[in-house]
Amino acid sequence: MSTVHYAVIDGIAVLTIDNPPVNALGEEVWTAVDTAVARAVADPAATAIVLTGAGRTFVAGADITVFEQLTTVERAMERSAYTHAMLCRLEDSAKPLVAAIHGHALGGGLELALACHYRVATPDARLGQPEVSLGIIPGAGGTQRLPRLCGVDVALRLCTTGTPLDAAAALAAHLVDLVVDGDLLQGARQFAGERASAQARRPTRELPIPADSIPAGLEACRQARNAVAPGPANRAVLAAIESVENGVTLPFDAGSVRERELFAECVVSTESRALRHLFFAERDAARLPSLPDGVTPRTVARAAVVGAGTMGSGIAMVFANAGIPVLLKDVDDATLDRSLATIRGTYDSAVQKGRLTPEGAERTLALITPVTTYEQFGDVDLVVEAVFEDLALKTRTFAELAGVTAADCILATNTSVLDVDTLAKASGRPAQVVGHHYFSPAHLMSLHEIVRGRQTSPAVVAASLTLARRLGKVPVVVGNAFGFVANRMLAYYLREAHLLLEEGASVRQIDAAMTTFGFPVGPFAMQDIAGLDVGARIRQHLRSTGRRRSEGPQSEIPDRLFELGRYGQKTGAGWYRYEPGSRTPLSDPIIDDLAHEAAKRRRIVRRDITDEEIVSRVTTALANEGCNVLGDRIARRASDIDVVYCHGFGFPRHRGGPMFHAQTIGLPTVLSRVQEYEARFGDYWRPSPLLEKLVTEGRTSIDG
Ligand code: 3H9
Repeated sequence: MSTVHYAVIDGIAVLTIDNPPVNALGEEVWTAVDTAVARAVADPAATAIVLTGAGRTFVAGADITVFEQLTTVERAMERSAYTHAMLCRLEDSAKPLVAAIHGHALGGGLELALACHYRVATPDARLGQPEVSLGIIPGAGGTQRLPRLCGVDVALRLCTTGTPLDAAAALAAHLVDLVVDGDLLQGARQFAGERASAQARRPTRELPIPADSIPAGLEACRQARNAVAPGPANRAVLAAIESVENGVTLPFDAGSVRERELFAECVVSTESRALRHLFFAERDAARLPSLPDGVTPRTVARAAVVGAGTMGSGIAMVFANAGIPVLLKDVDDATLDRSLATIRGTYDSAVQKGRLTPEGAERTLALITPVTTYEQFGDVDLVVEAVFEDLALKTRTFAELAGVTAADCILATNTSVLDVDTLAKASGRPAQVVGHHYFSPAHLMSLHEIVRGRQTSPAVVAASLTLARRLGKVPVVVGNAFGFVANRMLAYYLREAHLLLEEGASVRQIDAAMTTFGFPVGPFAMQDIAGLDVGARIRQHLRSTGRRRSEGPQSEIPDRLFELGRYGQKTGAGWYRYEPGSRTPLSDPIIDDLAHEAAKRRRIVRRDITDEEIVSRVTTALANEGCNVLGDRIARRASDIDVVYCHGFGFPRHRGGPMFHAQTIGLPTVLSRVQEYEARFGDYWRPSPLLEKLVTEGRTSIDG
């Protein structure tokens, strides 16, 4: 069966692209559209043509999976030359051709709509060129047709930010011609019929760019280019700017040839492969487990949070921001008042920055109900426990929760260190208990670890995943082991950063090496932001239970800083020092003194360390420990670890995450680095058995 359905209704040919779930354009779909338009043009029963999408969306873009086949620039050029010619054929249609857009018109989907003569859309439609988020540029005429239709500014914004426009903004930008409030297809048919009666056709590529807008357009391109740092991370953005600029300075055909070249260079790049890997990794991580027939995951209509400290308050905001009413419980009014004042302050600042209207802030705030008792807990679908990180307190809380909530209420713990199974046991209904590990600040951080206890039911995992997506989080299901995935990996990352400092690198050098690699902040600046007291308290807890955060020597410096009251930005000093009211990190000689003392105690002769060694030590530690995490079955896939580290700690997305990055370097190279470090530094650098096995088997990919 064709992926494009053909019907003639009231003299208008209606072509419906039907390729679930999002009508992505694979080769077969492009061809089917081409064939259907040719048929409509030749059909005497049709005076005009409407192109639409079946299901929940118009077209979400070219089929991203197909890009894996575009392994050479020549192949990619060939593929996009076919698309280019096909879209020009569509645009040459002798009958008015109207795109009827609902849901999304993204990437190749928008480019398809741009090749139509007109566009009509539902009020909730979204139109955009998100290619840069996949490390590519529009490769089917987007950078050439958009400036002709909407001007250079809008074209630049769409192609360089990837952020879509809603229908109202698209109308204002002349990207759509009509927003249809009622029945989209009826509105589109009427619009197309009127164009046919007026014998109107408006091929986008024939539109002139107004001569007087060209100097300003070129200036906008120049400014956009100056604002972007050159380098592989920004390859696609720079290519998009060049291509939009060509849309202004070159004839359509010449600009299109260069667009195809730039698209091809981007699509074969490692950066684009990495970003495409993450696109699918994020969706794989959020995939629901299969459930027995008749079991549906619980929908969370009302929630409660126990503990109104920093985490609890942040989590309550996450629910309220998603429109879910939430009870926020703590022991006394004073604590709740403090929490609500902080929450209000956050919303006030969002209003001041124009991110929220005053009414929106009040509405959201009203969804949070402070309580000091469990009285209303019988009505909630989910409780998130966020009390102080103390096993006895949490155990008691879970026992209490079992007595005050409905039997099928989901009981989640936000612990980052404690054993979820112990809490599950305390509740007396372990199938309902799950870890919901948010990251601080909860309302800003996207990562959400969902911790599967030994007895957590698949339905509770599924409900947690569905909820997390509704809350705008990126969920990853992880096993119940110390540190889960994120904090376990972090421990190895920080271990190496701290040891490199003792061995001779400076805090500033290590941070700079990691930001040059692509992290938004280096490991030391990150700790100053998060607060050094958090890690110190976890270490204290571990010492009391005879455990440690990672294999290998643990630097003493973080504990020394804690003892000195240097908790980071909040105390004006941590790994760096800060002037009052400033967040600019300033080097502090005290750190060098501490590093010298630590080196002396460990009998290390400090030395010059290269930036390459810093990056290699840190990323190799992550990759090796990532393999251990997989071997221990704490993560289900290497790609889950990539999602965790990119969203939790800012691993550069254009490198795809620590495990994808290891594959890019080559697993044998990673193994030989581990072996070299083992020989140099000691057996805590033992190669992961999984890494050794993968290399022995000659595997190039960890997930297979
Ligand atoms: C492009 O167009 C290049 C052009 O210039 C042409 C060059 C020649 N391809 O996200 P969801 C799958 S580049 C293949 O969970 P939502 C997705 O993997 C493309 N598959 O739903 C998932 O599969 P599964 C530019 C795709 O409602 C399922 O659809 N376009 C594609 O939360 C549902 O997706 C983009 O970058 C695709 N293009 O969000 C847009 N899109 O069920 C990418 C989705 O097996 N897509 N899938 O896990 C999106 O941003 C979101 O999917 C969308 C819906 C907002 C549309």
